[in-house]
Amino acid sequence: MRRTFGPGSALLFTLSGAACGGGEGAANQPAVESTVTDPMVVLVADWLQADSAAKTVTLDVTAGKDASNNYWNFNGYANGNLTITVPEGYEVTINFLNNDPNTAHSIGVTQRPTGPFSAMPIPTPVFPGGMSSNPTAMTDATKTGVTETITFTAATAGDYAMACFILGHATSGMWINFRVGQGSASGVEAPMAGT
Ligand SMILES: [Cu+2]
Repeated sequence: MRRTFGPGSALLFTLSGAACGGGEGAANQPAVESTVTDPMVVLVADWLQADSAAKTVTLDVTAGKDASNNYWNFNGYANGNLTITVPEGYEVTINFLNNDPNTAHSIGVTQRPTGPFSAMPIPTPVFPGGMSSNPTAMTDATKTGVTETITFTAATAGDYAMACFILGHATSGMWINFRVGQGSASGVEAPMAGT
């Protein structure tokens, strides 16, 4: 019994040693931390469609979806009260419709400032292709009733914003959060009511 137990014990030791090594490797993986600390609610959004096989995300985003924030909103959200998350490396297509009866709007992925947006955010997209045409032009940006489609690759993880680049719009709240996550799922979150 002891002779058979001995080799069995050695084998067990080898296996547990290997398992321990794997555990250490897992522990060394960087933790993915969120910079959004407010309680968030995951929304069911039929305007986001993800294809994990093709690594694509399609977003239907409407400026002036409703009258909130003087129509200066994306799908009814403004002032960072929505966070769209896509996985790093995915190709993102935005079908951008302007439903605001009063004015043109634009959309683009930009760095999220630590404070409020300036009156004129720099109209250079974080990711090539990630901005609608004539983004700062009050008359020639995406006009009422027009849909413009943009496509870009969310190449680098980080916390960004989607904003309108017409003078005064982003600083008046026409922006939402856009997160590119490492290995994260696609989704939409909003702060819990009352926060
Ligand atoms: Cu706008």
